[in-house]
Order: sequence, then C-alpha cells, then structure tokens
Amino acid sequence: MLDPRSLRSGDSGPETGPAPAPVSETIVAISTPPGRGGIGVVRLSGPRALAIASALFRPGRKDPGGGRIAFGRFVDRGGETIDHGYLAAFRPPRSFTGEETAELWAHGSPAALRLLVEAAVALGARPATPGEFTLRAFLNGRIDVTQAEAIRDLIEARTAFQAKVAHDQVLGRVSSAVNHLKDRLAEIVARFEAAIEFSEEGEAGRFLPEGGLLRDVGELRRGIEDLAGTCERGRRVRDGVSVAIVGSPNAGKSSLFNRLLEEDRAIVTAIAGTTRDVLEETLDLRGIPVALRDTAGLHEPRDEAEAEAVRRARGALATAGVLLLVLDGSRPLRDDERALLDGLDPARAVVVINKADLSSGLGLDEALRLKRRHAALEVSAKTGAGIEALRRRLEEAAGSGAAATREETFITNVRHKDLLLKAAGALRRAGDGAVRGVPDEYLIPDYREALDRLGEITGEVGIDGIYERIFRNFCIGK
Ligand SMILES: Nc1nc2c(ncn2[C@@H]2O[C@H](COP(=O)(O)OP(=O)(O)OP(=O)(O)O)[C@@H](O)[C@H]2O)c(=O)[nH]1
Ligand SMILES: [Mg+2]
Repeated sequence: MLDPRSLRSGDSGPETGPAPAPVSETIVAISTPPGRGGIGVVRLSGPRALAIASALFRPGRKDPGGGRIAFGRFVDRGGETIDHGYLAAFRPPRSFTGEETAELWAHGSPAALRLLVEAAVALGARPATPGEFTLRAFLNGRIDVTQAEAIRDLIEARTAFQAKVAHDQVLGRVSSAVNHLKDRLAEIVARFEAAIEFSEEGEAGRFLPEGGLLRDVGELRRGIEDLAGTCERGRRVRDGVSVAIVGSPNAGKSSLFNRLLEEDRAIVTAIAGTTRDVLEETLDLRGIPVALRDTAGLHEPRDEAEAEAVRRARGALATAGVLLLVLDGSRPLRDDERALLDGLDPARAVVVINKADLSSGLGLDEALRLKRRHAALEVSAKTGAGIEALRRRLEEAAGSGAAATREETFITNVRHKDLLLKAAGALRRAGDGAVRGVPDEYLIPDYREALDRLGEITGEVGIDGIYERIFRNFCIGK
C-alpha cells in the first residue's frame, strides 16, 4: 500500500488549491443531503471525533452503555438539548476514513443539524471541505483513487445499472484489473533487469524465454489497449448518450417523444411548427440514461421565432450521439428529407416511418428503399405499433446491448483511459525500439514509464494536484 505522507506533499501549494487538512485535525460536516428528511447525519472524523461527539451527547437512562451505538440526547455546549437520536462510534482502523469516526443520527432538520455542527466546531472540530472524508480514507490507505472516483459516480448515478457498475468499482473492480496488468509488467521489467545485470556472465538467457520477452510485452500492451477501449461504452453507461428526434414539421416527432417517455410531455397539434424549444427528458434504456430531445421541424422559417427554432434543432442534430429521424409515412418524401437521409451516418442514426396506422403515401418503391438502405422501422406514435422494436433499435444504437452484462470489466473514467493509453504508448515505443535493435537497457525507462502510468490510475504513484482533480468535486460530508 502507498505511504500516505509521500502523497501529501504534492497536494499543497497555491497552484493546486487548498491543501488537504492535516489529519491531526478533527473534521465535521452534515453528511445527508440538504433539506428536510426523516434522518440527518452529522459526521466527525479525526483524533478527537469521539471526545467531541461524547461532549455533545447524553445517553438515555435506558441505554445500557458500552455499545457502538447509543441512544440519547444531543446537547449544545451549555447542555441545552438540540435533538435526540443515536451516536454511532467507529474506531480505527475499521471506519470509512480509517480514523476515529463518530456519527450523530438526528432528525433531518437543517436547523438542528447546523446547531450540532456549530457545537462540534465550538469544541474544536473544523468544518470539512468537499470530499475530505473520502480523501482521508484514501490517505489512510482504506481505498485507492479508482475507488474514491467510483464512490462519487455511485452518488451521482441516475439509473440502477449505473449505480451497480459504480458499486462494482467501489469494490475495486478497476483496481484489480489494473493491478493485474501492472503485476505482469513488473515481472517483465524484473526479468529484463536481471538479464541486463547478468548479461556479462552469459547467464542472461536464464531470465528470458526463448525468443525474448517481446511477445509478452505485445500481449500485455494489447491487454492494456483493450481495457482502454472499454471506456467508450463505459462512458455511455456513466454519462449516457443523447438522442435527438429530428424531421420535418408535423412528422410526429413530439408524439413519438411522448410515446417513448410514456408521458404527455410535449405539446402535439395538427399545426406544423408546434415545437420550438428543444425539450429534453431522460429515458432509461436498459440502464443507460438517454437524454431524449424533441426538436422543431426542419423547414424554411417564416419568422424570427421559427428561424431560432430551426437553428436550435440543427444544433441538437449536430451534437446528438444518435439521431432519430422521423418521416411521415402518410405522404411522399420531400427533397430536404432525401438530402437528410443521404447525409446520415448509419452507425448513429435510426430512421422511422411514422403514422403506420394511416394508408401509406410514400409509394411502395420508396418504402422498400428506406427499409433496405436505412433499415427504416414502421411505427405509429398514435397506436404504439412498432415502438418496442424502436426501443430495441435505440438501445443498440446507444451501445447498451452488451452493457447489460455486468460481468465484464469496463472502465468509465477518461482519466483511467488516458493513463492506460500512455502506458500502452510507452510499451509500443519499447517494442519498436527492441525491433530496431536498441539494447534492452535503453528501453528500461519506457517500461518504467508504463509502470508509473498504471500506478497513477490507482494513486499508488503520486498524482499532481490530487485533491483538486479527484476529491474537490465531491459533496461536503462525503
Ligand atoms: N394518425 C396518426 N397521426 C399522428 C401520428 N403521430 C402524430 N400524428 C399527428 O400528427 C400531427 C403532428 O404531430 P406532432 O407530434 O405535433 O408532430 P411534430 O413532428 O412534433 O410537429 P412539429 O413540432 O410541428 O414539428 C398531430 O396531429 C398528431 O396527432 C401517428 O402515428 N398516426
Ligand atoms: Mg413537435
């Protein structure tokens, strides 16, 4: 495990923001979300956590004492009751932060919780900065950086699947994949170094397999690149993907939007040009959050408001991860629709022929061509026909098909991906050098570089500005 002190030095200084507090201080914060609720928790961590919490607590007469959780009254410094509830004590190292920790479980009253924090501060605790509890867990070796990052993802998860993936990472899924790669690389480096050291004694061969280690290095590099490659889908799980519904006025975009959301969200009328603003709602497609956007029909604008509506629709079209192009099946295609179809990227577009409940106005040839060239789906926003097939198609386009398998390890964090690619790049340099005949000892720095980048993922190798980069955007109290 890392030595916490070695990391602390890099985090201080004006450029990297406030230094993490000396762990000799006891910190305090409200750990439950702002607002009212059944329970509210004030957390204290540090060497005086239990002393301060005890000073704020009067056990009830019936509490037997001696337990980790006691019931009683919370009082201010003057002994006046603030609230009643439980005091939970966690002794090091078996606490989240690895330090002495106390939690005061009171009622979820913002005013009472604030009084408790103020009373703790009056007794010598310091208000915690965002993420400081998690930072301490890291500094005390309770979790590595990937686990800290995953805790934040878990707190911010919007779908059940996101939460599960984040939780797997809290348990160390990414760390163990990375550590496995790192161990293999460390072994290769050790063999190279041994071979170099003993080369003059003619014993180098003992440390290197027949044909050298290059094949192992190549295999390892591919393993690292594969893990980096899982980030694309991992990001979709984490951040979701945006789907813009586009098409001509009156094609039924808003009707389809409502149908997919199963909610009467957007205004639908028979008048062309109903939708003007871009509407956005989250759709949960088998665990992947989809930002579904309804847009104005694309047409020649007649006034200023329409011009702006079309401009916004085009903006949504340009930035969407996936396009859902809606055609009106009850009438022939328009020229601008043909142009739109020609410009579609099949990998990120789904084409639907809406109003399948009406008699077709497309013409048989056109309908066939749309199905063949664009795998167009016939749907009816009005009756719901074809909507399940559309959902499945959107799922595929959003890349969630495989994501529903939780067994597979994938990364969700761009920081991890960048470091994996840097490690793979260093291995590639070393491999290329070896092929060109560069002696092994000159390649060792590249191997070491790869090892360091892998170590940086878990935080074993120091990360510059770690507080700013990892912990600062946590909420206070976590
Ligand atoms: N028969 C039938 N009518 C539909 C269907 N979908 C939409 N409509 C009708 O088509 C008209 C336009 O529907 P909207 O959903 O407002 O169309 P839109 O594409 O959002 O239109 P704009 O916002 O004006 O661009 C309304 O009268 C809807 O009731 C469908 O599947 N079948
Ligand atoms: Mg509309």
